[in-house]
Amino acid sequence: MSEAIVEINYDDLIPNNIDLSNDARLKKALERWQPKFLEWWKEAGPDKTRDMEVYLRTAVGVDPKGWAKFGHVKMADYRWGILLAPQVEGRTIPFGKHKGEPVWQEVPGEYRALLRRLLVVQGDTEPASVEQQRYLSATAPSLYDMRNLFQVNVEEGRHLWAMVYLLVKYFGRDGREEAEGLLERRSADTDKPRILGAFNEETPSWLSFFMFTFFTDRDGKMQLEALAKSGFDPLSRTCRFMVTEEAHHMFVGETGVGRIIQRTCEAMRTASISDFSDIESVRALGVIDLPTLQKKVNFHASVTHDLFGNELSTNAATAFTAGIKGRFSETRQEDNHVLREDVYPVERVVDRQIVIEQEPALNALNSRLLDDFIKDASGGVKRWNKIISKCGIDFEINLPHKGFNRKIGIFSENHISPKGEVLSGDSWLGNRSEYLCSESDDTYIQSLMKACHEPGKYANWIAEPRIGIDNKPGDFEYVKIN
Ligand code: BYC
Repeated sequence: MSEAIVEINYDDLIPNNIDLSNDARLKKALERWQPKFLEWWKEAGPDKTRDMEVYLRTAVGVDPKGWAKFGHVKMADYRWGILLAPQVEGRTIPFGKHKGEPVWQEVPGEYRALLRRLLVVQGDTEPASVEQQRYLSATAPSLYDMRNLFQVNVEEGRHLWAMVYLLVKYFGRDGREEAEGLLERRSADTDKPRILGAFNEETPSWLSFFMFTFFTDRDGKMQLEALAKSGFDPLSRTCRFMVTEEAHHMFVGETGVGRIIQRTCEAMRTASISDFSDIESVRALGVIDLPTLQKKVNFHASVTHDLFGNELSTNAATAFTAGIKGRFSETRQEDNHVLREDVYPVERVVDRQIVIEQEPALNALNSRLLDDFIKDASGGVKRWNKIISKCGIDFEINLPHKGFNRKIGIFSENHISPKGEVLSGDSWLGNRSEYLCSESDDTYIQSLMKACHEPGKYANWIAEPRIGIDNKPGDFEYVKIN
């Protein structure tokens, strides 16, 4: 049983389904934050887009059957709202030492610092990704892709609002200060960088953007699913709705890379090139060769693996036992959801060999979430490989070993090849340009990034999508550039 579904009123200054008009203190605090957010969006959000009219999906409710409407919206007029999934009556804490107790509607004092930290880390990633993608519209390979970029951007903006709502409503003055901090840090800023590594990397090309949405947004999905199981009910409801929106971001990533692969393979076939390693000939066709795509997979997968933190983490154990952050598929697990006696297999390097050791399952929760992530991502990679094999090209894209190129966690002291071999420092350096893009690879990719802004037209290096957004026809004007 759930409470009645409330439609969102876009006449309100802050559209919401949280009955904001009856919470004067919260309303005042959010209305103070709103102009600062809009200022941040102007300064760090999509560049030179204020007059563009974009065919966007806007959330109008939280009913899974029909929560969004599509229509052209002027970017400068976009409205960000606060949306929570409906409250589930009688919901109990699904895991940890409070398992079976009613969920909390207020923050339990003893878990305040822990929750605040998780909300800030989650909140920090959202504006960071918008900052990373600020300049991409200038080189969009089509209006369809440009529209998808903006859709992702505005929803990341909304996800920032989601975390700010929780901070401001439940954490008083500390929360208001954190909300300001979220607008003060900047991706890759030397003085005030974003909190997590991957969010300080550049997203210089559309290939990087698609890889980012495939891999890094998928970390978002895993982490949000884990938080959606939280015993702190407002966090659970917030994350449940965020996950609904997240699916489109992964669609953009998977189909974006898939369309690049398709175009490359078709161009190779037309030119009768079957040797994928003949990079010069493939690049002469103006498409992205498959070995370079593999290197980008290696980079984005490894940077995203770091986002799961240390494989063995007492922070993660504490958050689980407290009932604050669960596992990816917590409610589908057939164990006791307490994990005090359980073990989990964790890979690590011992005597220059990768071995599997059984570790206390509570300490290994980050490792487990990373494994779930890898499983989830491998489905998409399989679909990419089908595109290649259908074109008769003998090449396979592979996810790199989870120890490859790590800066955080159990493998960060070692050099691991994408295939999972333990290497010496020299051997790693000698092979680095086989594993990751060299400067000349990046220069080549960058040379392709030129705008293609005519309705129905696509840059040469990417195939058309199979279907339009909201079933629109091929020459639909997704963005009116004005
Ligand atoms: N870079 O015990 P540890 C998304 C810090 S993406 C820098 O290893 P823990 C999105 C860590 O913060 C999802 N620092 O790990 C995607 C801690 O510092 P403090 C984002 C790092 O705490 C695309 C210390 O190292 N959401 O939504 O168990 C577009 C020791 O930590 C890194 C979340 O991550 C790193 N890579 O887990 C838009 C969920 N890794 O606190 C959006 C919320 C670790 O001692 N966050 N550190 O100063 C969490 O659950 C946890 O904070 C982490 C780390 C999973 C990130």
